Amino acid sequence: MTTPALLPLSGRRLPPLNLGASAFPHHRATLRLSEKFILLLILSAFITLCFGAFFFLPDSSKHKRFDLGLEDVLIPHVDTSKGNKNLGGFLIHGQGHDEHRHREEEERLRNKIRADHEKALEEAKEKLKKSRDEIQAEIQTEKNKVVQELKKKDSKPLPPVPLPNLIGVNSGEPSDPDIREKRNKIKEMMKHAWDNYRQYGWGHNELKPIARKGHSTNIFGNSQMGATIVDALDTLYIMGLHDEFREGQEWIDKNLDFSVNSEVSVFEVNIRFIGGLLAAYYLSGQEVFKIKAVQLAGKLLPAFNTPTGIPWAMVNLKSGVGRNWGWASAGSSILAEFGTLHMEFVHLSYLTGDPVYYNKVMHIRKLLQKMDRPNGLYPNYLNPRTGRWGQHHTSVGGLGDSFYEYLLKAWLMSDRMDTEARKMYDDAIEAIEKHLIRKSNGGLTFIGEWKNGHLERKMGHLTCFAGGMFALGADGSRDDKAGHYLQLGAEIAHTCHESYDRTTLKLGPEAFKFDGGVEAVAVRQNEKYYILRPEVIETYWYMWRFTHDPKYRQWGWEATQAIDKYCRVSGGFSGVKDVYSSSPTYDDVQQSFFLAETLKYLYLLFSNDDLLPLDNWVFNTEAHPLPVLHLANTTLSGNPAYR
Ligand code: DMJ
Repeated sequence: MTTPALLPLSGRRLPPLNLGASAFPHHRATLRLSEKFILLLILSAFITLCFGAFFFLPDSSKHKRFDLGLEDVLIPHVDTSKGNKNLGGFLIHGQGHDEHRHREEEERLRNKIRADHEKALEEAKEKLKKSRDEIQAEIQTEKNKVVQELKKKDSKPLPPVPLPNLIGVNSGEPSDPDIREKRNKIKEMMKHAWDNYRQYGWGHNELKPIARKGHSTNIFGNSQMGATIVDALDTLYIMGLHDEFREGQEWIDKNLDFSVNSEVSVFEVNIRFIGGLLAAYYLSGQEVFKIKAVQLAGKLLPAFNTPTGIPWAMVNLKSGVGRNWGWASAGSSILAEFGTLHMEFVHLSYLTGDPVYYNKVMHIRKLLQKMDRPNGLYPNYLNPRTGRWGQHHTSVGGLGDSFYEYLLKAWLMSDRMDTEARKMYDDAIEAIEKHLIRKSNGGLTFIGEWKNGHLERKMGHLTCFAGGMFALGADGSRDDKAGHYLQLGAEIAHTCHESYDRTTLKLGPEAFKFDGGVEAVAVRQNEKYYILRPEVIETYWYMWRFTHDPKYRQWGWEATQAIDKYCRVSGGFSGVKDVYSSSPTYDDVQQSFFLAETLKYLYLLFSNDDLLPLDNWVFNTEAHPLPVLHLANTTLSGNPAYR
């Protein structure tokens, strides 16, 4: 092994250290900068010690200087006369003192320095003998210690805030045995989905129920963030699956780490992770969920560093670098993504007392309010650099949907104080009704999509959530049109039920048309799939809560049976590729929203209304219930933690 040369630390780049080919047979022994730095430190310590030892050598001239130099200096008095090291007093070293004791003391010090010096030499030699892997492992251990310290710092308790009125968390047991049985069946389906994920996909984002292994998509980045665990927690809780809930909590506590070099979707992480964690916190009162939600939110904030404050669609959790989807029109951000942050961000400000989250979403709202809207409609694309709309495409389904939902829910969540949000919602749905909602020849009400001045007579499965939204917004609607909106909700529910009923599997396609004699049926092959989505069942549940019309439970039960029959496999639940085929093929994905939303809405549909009552809870777009905040106004001034 050759001894590395010590180079001056003059700002020049250090050449690679050559530790000899025998130590690293497969490659040139080039060490990384951090390793070099450690070796340099050891060597500098060694040189310093040599220098120190030289300084204390028993050379008479130096000795004289030492004596002289210290004559008037105060040094601690070490009293060893009674075997007792008294460091408390001070001694004036010089004239009139015991020469002998002084020499002994010097000798003792020299011996100590020699011993230290030899020890350091040995340690340095040992270090140099170590392999690259050992050195790397030591560096890693040091790094881990630092990370642990940082984590401890991050886990500091947040300021206490009064918990909102959390009622209806553990109730809802139906007295009717038939309804109870149906509810139990849904709970059993949840257990089947969870147990298989637990067995084959634990810690991964989702499950491949046929291949029986983990699954992930780019929305979650490239790391295993346990999306299914976080998304499923509140469903487990309300179903009384407490052992499973605790398993999830333990995994989150020990493993959910956001310091990863991973580029994630800001929207998806917000609705599934932050929403899921916040709901789990409110339901269970376990601090860990709140802390994790706040840590994660901090990682999303850099996404807002754009010229307009409209966030990027994606952000790297480690570097904070953001960007937009390559497919989005003119480098735009997506309305349904940057417009679906409000509920979670207001709760984050409430719980932390830090207005930063609230300010971010209010800034987005103010910016949108100032913009011209073609026909009063919000286009789905907005460029975060220029602040201009991209392509004029408006949809209440994909790309637009939950923006409208969050306007309404911002108002509900503020205990109806946020009237600005309500007004924006009312304006938006008036324009939607005028330009996008039509009746088909067969009398089915549908919501089409507006593309560059033209109405496309096609409705997505995603759009079916709007039936529930219209019903939820009926009370408090402009000009007291509650009856009208409840009716509109019922019509959308009916149309969406038809889209299920007209298939072979009794499961709804991804998109269906109302054109050329086609009514509520998918035409293109790539629109015939069902991926365990919740929106139709979500609408049934809202309609049930507001009307108690038994047909909604009936339709919900049809969907439950179809899912159990066609999507259930021994390794969990899978989406199907063609709902019109009697021998469907599976897509082999158990989506996390199946546990978060589809099964939760079904369970609620067969529960009493006192489970998560809508006067006290508002569901985020991933079906995570957040409590109504009885704040004096939307500036959060009613919050004692607000600074
Ligand atoms: C869910 O992640 C959310 O409901 C979102 O708003 C859109 N769709 C999926 C499920 O279909």
